[in-house]
Amino acid sequence: MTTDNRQMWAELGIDLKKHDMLMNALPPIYKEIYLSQRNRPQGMGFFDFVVGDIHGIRVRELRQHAKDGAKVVATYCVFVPDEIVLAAGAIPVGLCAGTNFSIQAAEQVLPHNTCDLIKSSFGFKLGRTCPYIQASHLIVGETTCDGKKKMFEILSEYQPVYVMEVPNKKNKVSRELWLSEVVAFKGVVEKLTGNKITEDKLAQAIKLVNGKRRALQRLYQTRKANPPPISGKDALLVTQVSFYDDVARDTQQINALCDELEKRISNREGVFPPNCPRILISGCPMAIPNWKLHHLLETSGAAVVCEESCIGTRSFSDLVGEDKRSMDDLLKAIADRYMEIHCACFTPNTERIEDILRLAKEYKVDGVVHYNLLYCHTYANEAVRVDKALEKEGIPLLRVETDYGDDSGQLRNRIDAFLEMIQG
Ligand code: BJ8
Repeated sequence: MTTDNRQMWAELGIDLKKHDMLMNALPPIYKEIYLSQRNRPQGMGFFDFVVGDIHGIRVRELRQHAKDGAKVVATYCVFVPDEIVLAAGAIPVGLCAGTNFSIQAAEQVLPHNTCDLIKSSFGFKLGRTCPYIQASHLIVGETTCDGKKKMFEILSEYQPVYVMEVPNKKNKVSRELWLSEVVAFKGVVEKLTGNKITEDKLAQAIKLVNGKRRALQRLYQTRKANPPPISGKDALLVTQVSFYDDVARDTQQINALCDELEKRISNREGVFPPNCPRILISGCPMAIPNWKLHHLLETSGAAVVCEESCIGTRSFSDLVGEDKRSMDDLLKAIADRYMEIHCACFTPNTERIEDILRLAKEYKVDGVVHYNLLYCHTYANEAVRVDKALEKEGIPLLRVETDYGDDSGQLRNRIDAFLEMIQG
């Protein structure tokens, strides 16, 4: 913790006392969960470094961009098109929070029976403990779930918020609505930045963000190997960091990591014993530093090989078409790609069930763990259909409903029983 960082946090209006508590709590947790792993790829060094200075270097970069006249746009959901933000010379940064540190503050305002992801991120604003929120000029929300939708109304009393309307269906009318939202968002970002988004800039931004998605696709491809060359925990961290790091640098680092992982695969080198139980996690996103489920599974003898999640395949599986030239076509390509995110906010959402079945086969998993944040009703209800579909295919499922609290003992018992059952 340098004096420079403290000065920067103070300038951002951070509550330094509370923030110190958070910064002191993270290193021992990280050491226990991450640094204790054996045979980690060397390429994880970059991601360790990023987390080690989580509120330092990147925030400093954002501040420098702001001093140079650029805007910082904070987001809560993979529906907000980063391409548009980048094309206007602004910087997108993912805000969701995965710790119960900020929940007490949030519960002074929000109802207790709100999911922890919402409470955690809102609590960071209320408690002034997140420099990313403090450094942002605009927060972009969306109407994906009722909890977030209503939280954004309250959040707008603290900081400028703009909300995109994400439709609930995938029909023609909904697609038109979503396209109009994407077009309107372009106008909002142009107004914020004072920069006109040109066709060239938008095409460049599309290529840039697609590059990161391709790198993440490559990373996930390596996890299909038996034994997997990287732990699920490490892969989770890579996707979590990809939400707030510089896009070009992050892409380069993921690709460097993949070079190493592909060599490991040729040498049949893995981080787990061959043929250990392979698990697909599906469900709610896991914002940094929410590593609980992966840690429990992987310290109980399983390997997490894929996440059907917005902190996994949903964030990178589809690319925006790169062959478009006119502004209308470019915006349409963006809108079309984002409508392929199969969030449980849609009804019906059969495509997500199909994805889970396909991923279970592609990654040769022995079982699926459905991860549900407590009070997230869309995913909890959709789990009923997921359950039926997996049962029909004979794929074992463990449904986990949890929050950011410490229920590790109880979860470990259920996980152990599940792993015993699938190894039968
Ligand atoms: S596209 S999953 S990132 S909305 S867990 S806050 S849904 S009550 S996060 Fe999400 Fe976008 Fe969908 Fe993905 Fe609400 Fe559920 Fe909480 Fe959630």
